[in-house]
Amino acid sequence: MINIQNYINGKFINSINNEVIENYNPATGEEIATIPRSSPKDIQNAVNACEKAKLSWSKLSISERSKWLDKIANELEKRFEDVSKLESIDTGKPISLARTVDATRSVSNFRFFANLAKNMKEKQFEMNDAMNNVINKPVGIAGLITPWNLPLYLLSWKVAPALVMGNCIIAKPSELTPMTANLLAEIIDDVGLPKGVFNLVHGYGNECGQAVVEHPEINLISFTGGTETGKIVAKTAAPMFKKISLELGGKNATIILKDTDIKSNIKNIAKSAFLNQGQVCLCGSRILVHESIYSSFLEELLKYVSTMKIGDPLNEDTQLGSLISCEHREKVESYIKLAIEEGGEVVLGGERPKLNEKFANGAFLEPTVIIGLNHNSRTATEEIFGPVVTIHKFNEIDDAINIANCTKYGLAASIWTQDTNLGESIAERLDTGMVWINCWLHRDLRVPFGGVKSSGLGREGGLYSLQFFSELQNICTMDNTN
Ligand code: TXE
Repeated sequence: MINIQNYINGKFINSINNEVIENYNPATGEEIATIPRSSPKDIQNAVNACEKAKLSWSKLSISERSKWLDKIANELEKRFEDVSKLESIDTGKPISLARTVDATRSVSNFRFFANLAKNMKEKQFEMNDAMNNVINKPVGIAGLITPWNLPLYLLSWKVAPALVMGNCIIAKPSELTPMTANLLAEIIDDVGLPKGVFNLVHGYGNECGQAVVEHPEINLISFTGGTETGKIVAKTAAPMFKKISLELGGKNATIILKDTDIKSNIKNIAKSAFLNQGQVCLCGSRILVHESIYSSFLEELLKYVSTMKIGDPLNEDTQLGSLISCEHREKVESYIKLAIEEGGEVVLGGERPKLNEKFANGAFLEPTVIIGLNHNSRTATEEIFGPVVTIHKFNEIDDAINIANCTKYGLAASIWTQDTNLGESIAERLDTGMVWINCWLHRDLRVPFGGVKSSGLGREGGLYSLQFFSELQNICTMDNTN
Protein backbone atom coordinates (compact mmCIF):
# COMPACT_ATOMS: atom_id res chain seq x y z
CA MET A 1 0.00 0.00 0.00
CA ILE A 2 1.58 3.35 -0.91
CA ASN A 3 0.46 6.84 0.04
CA ILE A 4 0.78 8.76 -3.17
CA GLN A 5 1.29 12.51 -2.86
CA ASN A 6 0.91 15.50 -5.12
CA TYR A 7 4.06 16.76 -6.82
CA ILE A 8 4.10 20.56 -6.65
CA ASN A 9 7.05 22.93 -7.01
CA GLY A 10 9.49 20.02 -7.02
CA LYS A 11 8.18 18.49 -3.78
CA PHE A 12 5.98 15.49 -2.97
CA ILE A 13 3.35 16.80 -0.56
CA ASN A 14 -0.08 15.91 0.78
CA SER A 15 -3.13 17.95 -0.14
CA ILE A 16 -3.64 20.98 2.07
CA ASN A 17 -6.81 19.44 3.57
CA ASN A 18 -4.82 16.23 4.26
CA GLU A 19 -7.75 14.15 3.00
CA VAL A 20 -7.17 11.02 0.91
CA ILE A 21 -8.98 8.82 -1.60
CA GLU A 22 -8.46 5.05 -1.64
CA ASN A 23 -7.16 3.43 -4.84
CA TYR A 24 -7.90 -0.21 -5.68
CA ASN A 25 -6.59 -3.00 -7.91
CA PRO A 26 -9.76 -3.66 -9.98
CA ALA A 27 -8.79 -7.28 -10.67
CA THR A 28 -8.62 -8.28 -7.01
CA GLY A 29 -10.50 -5.52 -5.18
CA GLU A 30 -7.47 -4.94 -2.92
CA GLU A 31 -6.64 -1.41 -1.76
CA ILE A 32 -3.23 -0.58 -3.25
CA ALA A 33 -2.74 3.13 -2.57
CA THR A 34 -4.21 6.35 -1.30
CA ILE A 35 -4.06 9.63 -3.22
CA PRO A 36 -4.61 13.20 -2.04
CA ARG A 37 -8.16 14.49 -2.29
CA SER A 38 -6.96 17.83 -3.58
CA SER A 39 -9.06 20.98 -3.65
CA PRO A 40 -8.84 24.41 -5.34
CA LYS A 41 -6.26 25.40 -2.69
CA ASP A 42 -3.86 22.74 -4.04
CA ILE A 43 -4.47 23.93 -7.59
CA GLN A 44 -3.62 27.49 -6.47
CA ASN A 45 -0.42 26.09 -4.93
CA ALA A 46 0.44 24.47 -8.27
CA VAL A 47 -0.35 27.65 -10.20
CA ASN A 48 2.00 29.59 -7.91
CA ALA A 49 4.73 27.05 -8.69
CA CYS A 50 4.13 27.47 -12.43
CA GLU A 51 4.18 31.25 -12.19
CA LYS A 52 7.61 31.10 -10.56
CA ALA A 53 9.00 28.66 -13.14
CA LYS A 54 7.42 29.73 -16.41
CA LEU A 55 9.65 32.66 -17.41
CA SER A 56 12.95 30.76 -17.23
CA TRP A 57 11.39 27.63 -18.76
CA SER A 58 9.95 29.59 -21.69
CA LYS A 59 13.32 31.28 -22.30
CA LEU A 60 15.05 27.96 -23.01
CA SER A 61 15.33 27.04 -26.68
CA ILE A 62 13.22 24.22 -28.08
CA SER A 63 16.33 22.17 -28.53
CA GLU A 64 17.31 22.67 -24.83
CA ARG A 65 13.81 21.67 -23.73
CA SER A 66 13.81 18.65 -26.04
CA LYS A 67 16.89 17.39 -24.16
CA TRP A 68 14.73 17.22 -21.03
CA LEU A 69 12.18 15.10 -22.91
CA ASP A 70 14.94 12.70 -23.94
CA LYS A 71 16.13 12.43 -20.32
CA ILE A 72 12.58 11.55 -19.23
CA ALA A 73 12.24 9.02 -22.06
CA ASN A 74 15.53 7.36 -21.08
CA GLU A 75 14.43 7.01 -17.43
CA LEU A 76 10.99 5.75 -18.45
CA GLU A 77 12.71 3.15 -20.62
CA LYS A 78 14.89 2.05 -17.68
CA ARG A 79 11.70 1.62 -15.62
CA PHE A 80 9.77 -0.04 -18.45
CA GLU A 81 8.84 -3.09 -16.37
CA ASP A 82 7.75 -0.93 -13.41
CA VAL A 83 5.51 1.10 -15.73
CA SER A 84 4.01 -2.05 -17.22
CA LYS A 85 3.35 -3.74 -13.89
CA LEU A 86 1.95 -0.62 -12.20
CA GLU A 87 -0.33 0.07 -15.16
CA SER A 88 -1.60 -3.51 -15.15
CA ILE A 89 -2.24 -3.49 -11.39
CA ASP A 90 -3.92 -0.09 -11.49
CA THR A 91 -6.20 -0.66 -14.49
CA GLY A 92 -6.72 -4.44 -14.58
CA LYS A 93 -5.36 -4.64 -18.12
CA PRO A 94 -3.18 -7.61 -19.17
CA ILE A 95 0.51 -6.93 -18.50
CA SER A 96 1.34 -7.95 -22.08
CA LEU A 97 -0.87 -5.06 -23.23
CA ALA A 98 0.62 -2.67 -20.67
CA ARG A 99 4.05 -3.47 -22.12
CA THR A 100 3.25 -3.33 -25.86
CA VAL A 101 0.88 -0.36 -25.71
CA ASP A 102 1.10 1.73 -22.56
CA ALA A 103 4.77 1.55 -21.58
CA THR A 104 6.13 1.43 -25.12
CA ARG A 105 4.07 4.36 -26.31
CA SER A 106 4.84 6.48 -23.22
CA VAL A 107 8.55 6.29 -24.03
CA SER A 108 7.98 6.99 -27.71
CA ASN A 109 5.73 9.95 -26.95
CA PHE A 110 8.60 11.76 -25.23
CA ARG A 111 11.17 10.73 -27.85
CA PHE A 112 8.88 11.59 -30.76
CA PHE A 113 8.00 15.10 -29.62
CA ALA A 114 11.60 15.87 -28.61
CA ASN A 115 12.72 15.06 -32.13
CA LEU A 116 9.76 16.66 -33.93
CA ALA A 117 10.04 19.98 -32.05
CA LYS A 118 13.81 20.17 -32.60
CA ASN A 119 13.27 19.87 -36.35
CA MET A 120 10.21 22.09 -36.54
CA LYS A 121 10.58 24.93 -39.07
CA GLU A 122 8.84 28.17 -38.15
CA LYS A 123 7.03 29.70 -41.10
CA GLN A 124 8.13 32.75 -43.13
CA PHE A 125 6.05 34.66 -45.68
CA GLU A 126 8.07 37.04 -47.87
CA MET A 127 6.53 40.20 -49.35
CA ASN A 128 8.24 42.43 -51.89
CA ASP A 129 9.01 45.00 -49.18
CA ALA A 130 8.74 43.06 -45.93
CA MET A 131 9.22 39.69 -44.26
CA ASN A 132 6.68 37.90 -42.09
CA ASN A 133 8.06 35.55 -39.42
CA VAL A 134 5.52 33.31 -37.66
CA ILE A 135 6.83 32.19 -34.28
CA ASN A 136 5.50 29.63 -31.78
CA LYS A 137 5.30 31.10 -28.29
CA PRO A 138 4.37 29.16 -25.12
CA VAL A 139 0.71 29.43 -24.11
CA GLY A 140 1.69 29.64 -20.43
CA ILE A 141 0.19 27.16 -17.93
CA ALA A 142 -1.32 23.97 -19.42
CA GLY A 143 -4.00 22.02 -17.52
CA LEU A 144 -3.84 18.36 -18.62
CA ILE A 145 -6.73 16.16 -17.55
CA THR A 146 -6.55 12.46 -18.37
CA PRO A 147 -8.73 9.34 -18.01
CA TRP A 148 -8.23 5.83 -16.58
CA ASN A 149 -8.12 3.65 -19.69
CA LEU A 150 -4.60 4.44 -20.97
CA PRO A 151 -3.21 6.43 -18.04
CA LEU A 152 0.46 7.08 -18.85
CA TYR A 153 0.02 6.67 -22.62
CA LEU A 154 -2.42 9.61 -22.68
CA LEU A 155 -0.68 11.68 -19.97
CA SER A 156 2.68 11.48 -21.81
CA TRP A 157 0.88 12.26 -25.09
CA LYS A 158 0.02 15.66 -23.59
CA VAL A 159 2.97 16.32 -21.26
CA ALA A 160 5.66 15.89 -23.93
CA PRO A 161 4.44 18.50 -26.46
CA ALA A 162 3.25 20.88 -23.72
CA LEU A 163 6.71 20.85 -22.12
CA VAL A 164 8.78 21.12 -25.29
CA MET A 165 6.75 24.13 -26.49
CA GLY A 166 7.69 25.96 -23.27
CA ASN A 167 4.57 25.61 -21.11
CA CYS A 168 4.41 24.78 -17.43
CA ILE A 169 2.06 21.96 -16.51
CA ILE A 170 -0.61 21.07 -13.98
CA ALA A 171 -1.57 17.44 -14.65
CA LYS A 172 -4.70 15.88 -13.14
CA PRO A 173 -4.88 12.13 -13.78
CA SER A 174 -7.98 10.04 -13.15
CA GLU A 175 -8.56 9.31 -9.47
CA LEU A 176 -8.94 5.66 -10.51
CA THR A 177 -5.42 5.34 -11.93
CA PRO A 178 -2.77 7.44 -10.18
CA MET A 179 0.14 4.95 -10.12
CA THR A 180 2.00 5.64 -13.35
CA ALA A 181 1.37 9.39 -13.15
CA ASN A 182 3.11 9.21 -9.78
CA LEU A 183 5.95 7.23 -11.35
CA LEU A 184 6.31 9.91 -14.03
CA ALA A 185 6.57 12.56 -11.28
CA GLU A 186 9.28 10.45 -9.58
CA ILE A 187 11.20 10.25 -12.87
CA ILE A 188 10.81 13.99 -13.52
CA ASP A 189 12.09 14.63 -10.00
CA ASP A 190 14.99 12.21 -10.52
CA VAL A 191 16.14 13.86 -13.76
CA GLY A 192 15.99 17.26 -12.05
CA LEU A 193 13.50 19.08 -14.27
CA PRO A 194 13.42 22.66 -12.92
CA LYS A 195 10.90 22.80 -10.05
CA GLY A 196 7.46 24.15 -10.83
CA VAL A 197 7.62 23.24 -14.54
CA PHE A 198 5.71 19.98 -14.06
CA ASN A 199 3.12 19.67 -11.28
CA LEU A 200 0.87 16.70 -10.56
CA VAL A 201 -2.31 17.10 -8.52
CA HIS A 202 -4.55 14.13 -7.66
CA GLY A 203 -8.22 14.25 -6.76
CA TYR A 204 -11.82 13.94 -7.83
CA GLY A 205 -12.81 15.33 -11.19
CA ASN A 206 -15.63 17.52 -9.97
CA GLU A 207 -13.43 19.01 -7.21
CA CYS A 208 -9.81 19.06 -8.37
CA GLY A 209 -10.34 18.67 -12.13
CA GLN A 210 -13.02 21.36 -12.14
CA ALA A 211 -10.65 23.68 -10.21
CA VAL A 212 -8.03 23.25 -12.96
CA VAL A 213 -10.51 24.19 -15.67
CA GLU A 214 -11.88 27.13 -13.66
CA HIS A 215 -8.56 28.67 -12.66
CA PRO A 216 -8.12 32.01 -14.52
CA GLU A 217 -4.33 31.68 -14.74
CA ILE A 218 -4.44 28.27 -16.43
CA ASN A 219 -4.42 29.23 -20.11
CA LEU A 220 -5.02 25.91 -21.85
CA ILE A 221 -6.96 22.72 -21.18
CA SER A 222 -6.24 19.41 -22.88
CA PHE A 223 -8.90 16.91 -21.80
CA THR A 224 -9.47 13.27 -22.60
CA GLY A 225 -12.48 11.57 -21.06
CA GLY A 226 -16.18 11.10 -21.38
CA THR A 227 -18.41 13.22 -23.60
CA GLU A 228 -20.64 14.32 -20.71
CA THR A 229 -17.62 15.54 -18.72
CA GLY A 230 -16.25 17.11 -21.89
CA LYS A 231 -19.39 19.26 -22.06
CA ILE A 232 -18.80 20.51 -18.51
CA VAL A 233 -15.16 21.28 -19.30
CA ALA A 234 -16.11 23.13 -22.49
CA LYS A 235 -18.85 25.14 -20.76
CA THR A 236 -16.40 26.21 -18.02
CA ALA A 237 -13.45 27.01 -20.29
CA ALA A 238 -15.20 28.67 -23.23
CA PRO A 239 -16.14 32.02 -21.60
CA MET A 240 -12.54 32.24 -20.34
CA PHE A 241 -11.27 31.91 -23.93
CA LYS A 242 -8.86 29.16 -22.92
CA LYS A 243 -7.25 27.05 -25.64
CA ILE A 244 -9.08 23.74 -25.41
CA SER A 245 -8.74 20.28 -26.89
CA LEU A 246 -11.34 17.59 -26.12
CA GLU A 247 -10.84 13.92 -26.94
CA LEU A 248 -14.08 12.27 -25.89
CA GLY A 249 -16.11 9.13 -26.35
CA GLY A 250 -16.73 7.07 -29.45
CA LYS A 251 -19.05 4.42 -30.91
CA ASN A 252 -16.89 3.32 -33.79
CA ALA A 253 -18.01 1.19 -36.75
CA THR A 254 -16.03 -1.71 -38.17
CA ILE A 255 -17.20 -2.19 -41.77
CA ILE A 256 -16.63 -5.64 -43.29
CA LEU A 257 -17.08 -5.58 -47.07
CA LYS A 258 -18.07 -8.73 -48.97
CA ASP A 259 -14.57 -9.28 -50.45
CA THR A 260 -12.87 -9.35 -47.01
CA ASP A 261 -10.63 -12.33 -46.32
CA ILE A 262 -12.26 -13.13 -42.98
CA LYS A 263 -9.89 -15.81 -41.71
CA SER A 264 -6.75 -13.69 -42.14
CA ASN A 265 -8.32 -10.58 -40.58
CA ILE A 266 -10.49 -11.96 -37.80
CA LYS A 267 -7.78 -11.60 -35.14
CA ASN A 268 -7.31 -7.87 -35.84
CA ILE A 269 -11.05 -7.27 -36.10
CA ALA A 270 -11.59 -8.98 -32.73
CA LYS A 271 -8.68 -6.97 -31.29
CA SER A 272 -10.32 -3.73 -32.44
CA ALA A 273 -13.42 -4.76 -30.52
CA PHE A 274 -11.94 -6.14 -27.29
CA LEU A 275 -8.50 -4.54 -26.76
CA ASN A 276 -8.18 -3.31 -23.16
CA GLN A 277 -11.53 -4.99 -22.47
CA GLY A 278 -13.15 -2.63 -24.99
CA GLN A 279 -12.04 0.36 -22.90
CA VAL A 280 -10.41 2.34 -25.67
CA CYS A 281 -12.27 5.26 -27.25
CA LEU A 282 -11.15 3.91 -30.64
CA CYS A 283 -12.59 0.40 -30.19
CA GLY A 284 -14.82 -0.92 -32.97
CA SER A 285 -17.95 -1.59 -30.90
CA ARG A 286 -20.33 -1.94 -33.88
CA ILE A 287 -19.42 -4.47 -36.57
CA LEU A 288 -21.27 -3.93 -39.88
CA VAL A 289 -21.02 -7.02 -42.12
CA HIS A 290 -22.14 -7.46 -45.73
CA GLU A 291 -25.10 -9.85 -45.63
CA SER A 292 -23.48 -12.27 -48.10
CA ILE A 293 -20.71 -13.13 -45.59
CA TYR A 294 -22.60 -12.45 -42.34
CA SER A 295 -22.93 -16.09 -41.22
CA SER A 296 -19.35 -17.07 -42.03
CA PHE A 297 -18.05 -13.90 -40.38
CA LEU A 298 -20.10 -14.44 -37.23
CA GLU A 299 -18.92 -18.05 -37.03
CA GLU A 300 -15.25 -17.04 -37.32
CA LEU A 301 -15.67 -14.19 -34.81
CA LEU A 302 -17.31 -16.38 -32.17
CA LYS A 303 -14.71 -19.09 -32.73
CA TYR A 304 -11.83 -16.66 -32.22
CA VAL A 305 -13.32 -14.70 -29.29
CA SER A 306 -14.10 -17.97 -27.47
CA THR A 307 -10.38 -18.71 -27.41
CA MET A 308 -9.46 -15.37 -25.76
CA LYS A 309 -7.98 -16.00 -22.32
CA ILE A 310 -9.61 -13.97 -19.53
CA GLY A 311 -8.12 -13.85 -16.04
CA ASP A 312 -5.11 -12.74 -14.02
CA PRO A 313 -3.81 -9.54 -15.64
CA LEU A 314 -0.27 -10.37 -14.48
CA ASN A 315 -0.35 -13.70 -16.27
CA GLU A 316 1.72 -13.47 -19.47
CA ASP A 317 -0.84 -15.12 -21.74
CA THR A 318 -3.93 -13.30 -20.44
CA GLN A 319 -5.67 -11.42 -23.27
CA LEU A 320 -8.58 -9.97 -21.28
CA GLY A 321 -8.18 -8.55 -17.79
CA SER A 322 -10.72 -6.83 -15.58
CA LEU A 323 -12.64 -3.67 -16.27
CA ILE A 324 -11.61 -0.52 -14.41
CA SER A 325 -14.08 -0.99 -11.57
CA CYS A 326 -17.10 -3.03 -10.46
CA GLU A 327 -19.16 0.16 -10.80
CA HIS A 328 -18.12 0.49 -14.45
CA ARG A 329 -18.84 -3.22 -15.00
CA GLU A 330 -22.37 -2.62 -13.74
CA LYS A 331 -22.73 0.18 -16.32
CA VAL A 332 -21.60 -2.20 -19.06
CA GLU A 333 -23.88 -4.99 -17.77
CA SER A 334 -26.81 -2.57 -17.83
CA TYR A 335 -26.27 -2.24 -21.58
CA ILE A 336 -26.28 -6.02 -22.05
CA LYS A 337 -29.64 -6.08 -20.22
CA LEU A 338 -30.85 -3.18 -22.38
CA ALA A 339 -29.78 -5.01 -25.53
CA ILE A 340 -32.05 -7.92 -24.65
CA GLU A 341 -34.92 -5.53 -23.89
CA GLU A 342 -34.34 -3.94 -27.30
CA GLY A 343 -34.67 -7.29 -29.04
CA GLY A 344 -31.04 -8.29 -29.25
CA GLU A 345 -29.66 -11.79 -28.76
CA VAL A 346 -26.49 -12.42 -26.75
CA VAL A 347 -24.74 -15.14 -28.79
CA LEU A 348 -21.52 -15.11 -26.72
CA GLY A 349 -20.53 -14.01 -23.22
CA GLY A 350 -22.61 -11.60 -21.18
CA GLU A 351 -21.68 -13.18 -17.85
CA ARG A 352 -19.05 -12.75 -15.14
CA PRO A 353 -16.39 -15.45 -15.67
CA LYS A 354 -15.71 -18.05 -12.97
CA LEU A 355 -12.18 -17.29 -11.77
CA ASN A 356 -10.22 -18.49 -8.75
CA GLU A 357 -10.75 -17.03 -5.27
CA LYS A 358 -8.05 -14.35 -5.67
CA PHE A 359 -10.12 -12.64 -8.38
CA ALA A 360 -13.55 -13.25 -6.89
CA ASN A 361 -13.93 -9.50 -6.24
CA GLY A 362 -12.46 -8.50 -9.60
CA ALA A 363 -14.43 -6.50 -12.20
CA PHE A 364 -14.24 -9.21 -14.86
CA LEU A 365 -16.75 -9.60 -17.67
CA GLU A 366 -16.78 -12.10 -20.54
CA PRO A 367 -16.30 -10.72 -24.05
CA THR A 368 -19.85 -10.33 -25.32
CA VAL A 369 -21.30 -10.50 -28.85
CA ILE A 370 -24.86 -9.34 -29.52
CA ILE A 371 -26.85 -9.76 -32.76
CA GLY A 372 -30.33 -8.87 -33.97
CA LEU A 373 -30.45 -5.25 -32.79
CA ASN A 374 -31.74 -2.35 -34.83
CA HIS A 375 -28.76 -0.16 -35.70
CA ASN A 376 -30.68 2.81 -34.24
CA SER A 377 -31.20 1.08 -30.87
CA ARG A 378 -29.69 2.68 -27.78
CA THR A 379 -27.33 -0.27 -27.30
CA ALA A 380 -26.03 0.20 -30.84
CA THR A 381 -25.63 3.97 -30.66
CA GLU A 382 -24.52 4.79 -27.10
CA GLU A 383 -20.95 4.36 -25.86
CA ILE A 384 -20.72 1.27 -23.63
CA PHE A 385 -16.92 1.31 -23.16
CA GLY A 386 -16.63 -2.37 -22.32
CA PRO A 387 -16.11 -5.82 -23.97
CA VAL A 388 -19.40 -5.68 -25.87
CA VAL A 389 -19.96 -5.57 -29.64
CA THR A 390 -23.12 -5.49 -31.68
CA ILE A 391 -23.17 -7.08 -35.14
CA HIS A 392 -25.27 -5.64 -37.94
CA LYS A 393 -25.95 -6.70 -41.55
CA PHE A 394 -25.89 -4.40 -44.54
CA ASN A 395 -26.50 -4.91 -48.24
CA GLU A 396 -25.66 -1.71 -50.11
CA ILE A 397 -22.52 0.28 -49.25
CA ASP A 398 -24.68 3.39 -48.77
CA ASP A 399 -26.52 1.48 -46.01
CA ALA A 400 -23.23 0.74 -44.27
CA ILE A 401 -22.22 4.40 -44.44
CA ASN A 402 -25.59 5.57 -43.09
CA ILE A 403 -25.45 3.07 -40.23
CA ALA A 404 -21.86 4.08 -39.42
CA ASN A 405 -22.84 7.77 -39.37
CA CYS A 406 -26.06 7.31 -37.37
CA THR A 407 -24.60 7.93 -33.88
CA LYS A 408 -23.84 11.23 -32.15
CA TYR A 409 -20.17 10.23 -32.06
CA GLY A 410 -17.57 10.69 -34.79
CA LEU A 411 -14.19 9.47 -33.63
CA ALA A 412 -12.90 6.54 -35.72
CA ALA A 413 -13.83 3.64 -37.99
CA SER A 414 -12.17 0.72 -39.75
CA ILE A 415 -12.97 -0.74 -43.15
CA TRP A 416 -11.92 -4.24 -44.26
CA THR A 417 -11.73 -4.91 -47.99
CA GLN A 418 -9.32 -6.06 -50.70
CA ASP A 419 -10.34 -3.04 -52.80
CA THR A 420 -8.51 -0.21 -51.02
CA ASN A 421 -9.72 2.41 -53.53
CA LEU A 422 -13.28 1.51 -52.59
CA GLY A 423 -12.26 1.56 -48.93
CA GLU A 424 -10.84 5.07 -49.25
CA SER A 425 -13.92 6.34 -51.07
CA ILE A 426 -16.09 4.98 -48.22
CA ALA A 427 -13.75 6.47 -45.61
CA GLU A 428 -14.20 9.98 -46.97
CA ARG A 429 -17.97 9.65 -46.47
CA LEU A 430 -17.68 8.69 -42.80
CA ASP A 431 -18.22 11.46 -40.21
CA THR A 432 -15.14 10.59 -38.18
CA GLY A 433 -11.73 12.08 -37.43
CA MET A 434 -9.86 8.89 -38.28
CA VAL A 435 -10.35 5.80 -40.48
CA TRP A 436 -8.19 2.68 -40.72
CA ILE A 437 -8.38 0.42 -43.79
CA ASN A 438 -7.40 -3.24 -43.29
CA CYS A 439 -5.82 -2.34 -39.96
CA TRP A 440 -6.69 -0.77 -36.60
CA LEU A 441 -4.81 1.37 -34.08
CA HIS A 442 -1.92 1.46 -36.54
CA ARG A 443 -0.46 4.72 -35.34
CA ASP A 444 1.86 7.24 -36.99
CA LEU A 445 2.35 9.89 -34.28
CA ARG A 446 2.62 12.63 -36.94
CA VAL A 447 -1.01 12.39 -38.04
CA PRO A 448 -3.91 14.39 -36.57
CA PHE A 449 -5.75 12.55 -33.77
CA GLY A 450 -9.24 13.51 -32.68
CA GLY A 451 -12.90 13.34 -33.54
CA VAL A 452 -15.97 15.27 -34.61
CA LYS A 453 -19.53 15.66 -33.28
CA SER A 454 -19.72 14.32 -29.69
CA SER A 455 -16.26 12.76 -29.95
CA GLY A 456 -14.54 16.03 -29.35
CA LEU A 457 -12.94 19.22 -30.51
CA GLY A 458 -9.55 19.88 -32.04
CA ARG A 459 -6.68 17.63 -33.05
CA GLU A 460 -3.52 16.55 -31.26
CA GLY A 461 -0.64 14.55 -32.71
CA GLY A 462 2.55 15.58 -34.50
CA LEU A 463 2.71 19.23 -35.53
CA TYR A 464 -0.96 19.58 -34.58
CA SER A 465 0.09 19.08 -30.95
CA LEU A 466 3.00 21.50 -31.23
CA GLN A 467 0.65 24.09 -32.70
CA PHE A 468 -2.03 23.43 -30.04
CA PHE A 469 0.47 23.79 -27.20
CA SER A 470 1.77 27.13 -28.52
CA GLU A 471 0.46 30.57 -29.44
CA LEU A 472 1.34 31.69 -32.96
CA GLN A 473 2.67 35.21 -33.37
CA ASN A 474 3.31 36.86 -36.74
CA ILE A 475 6.07 39.49 -36.87
CA CYS A 476 6.04 41.56 -40.07
CA THR A 477 9.30 43.48 -40.61
CA MET A 478 9.90 46.18 -43.15
CA ASP A 479 13.51 47.17 -43.53
CA ASN A 480 13.60 50.98 -43.42
CA THR A 481 17.32 51.45 -43.95
CA ASN A 482 17.60 53.47 -47.20
O1 TXE B 1 -14.38 9.82 -17.62
P1 TXE B 1 -14.45 11.25 -17.01
P2 TXE B 1 -14.40 8.49 -16.84
C1 TXE B 1 -15.80 7.49 -21.46
C2 TXE B 1 -16.36 6.14 -21.13
C3 TXE B 1 -16.51 6.19 -19.68
C4 TXE B 1 -16.93 7.63 -19.48
C5 TXE B 1 -16.61 8.10 -18.09
O2 TXE B 1 -17.63 6.02 -21.74
O3 TXE B 1 -17.51 5.33 -19.22
O4 TXE B 1 -16.14 8.36 -20.40
O5 TXE B 1 -15.30 7.66 -17.81
C6 TXE B 1 -11.79 14.25 -14.79
N1 TXE B 1 -13.85 18.95 -14.63
N2 TXE B 1 -14.33 7.49 -21.55
O6 TXE B 1 -15.09 8.47 -15.54
O7 TXE B 1 -15.41 11.41 -15.91
C7 TXE B 1 -11.68 12.91 -14.12
O8 TXE B 1 -11.23 13.04 -12.77
C8 TXE B 1 -12.59 18.55 -14.94
C9 TXE B 1 -13.77 7.76 -22.83
O9 TXE B 1 -12.96 8.17 -16.86
O10 TXE B 1 -14.61 12.06 -18.22
C10 TXE B 1 -10.65 12.22 -15.00
O11 TXE B 1 -9.35 12.64 -14.64
N3 TXE B 1 -12.20 17.26 -14.93
C11 TXE B 1 -12.36 8.27 -22.68
C12 TXE B 1 -11.02 12.75 -16.37
O12 TXE B 1 -11.77 13.94 -16.16
C13 TXE B 1 -13.12 16.33 -14.60
C14 TXE B 1 -11.54 7.44 -21.75
C15 TXE B 1 -11.87 11.76 -17.17
O13 TXE B 1 -12.98 11.45 -16.36
C16 TXE B 1 -14.44 16.65 -14.28
C17 TXE B 1 -12.22 7.23 -20.53
C18 TXE B 1 -14.80 18.04 -14.30
N4 TXE B 1 -16.02 18.44 -13.99
C19 TXE B 1 -13.59 7.26 -20.45
N5 TXE B 1 -15.12 15.49 -13.99
C20 TXE B 1 -11.64 8.34 -23.99
N6 TXE B 1 -12.01 9.30 -24.82
O14 TXE B 1 -10.75 7.55 -24.22
C21 TXE B 1 -14.24 14.49 -14.17
N7 TXE B 1 -13.02 14.98 -14.51
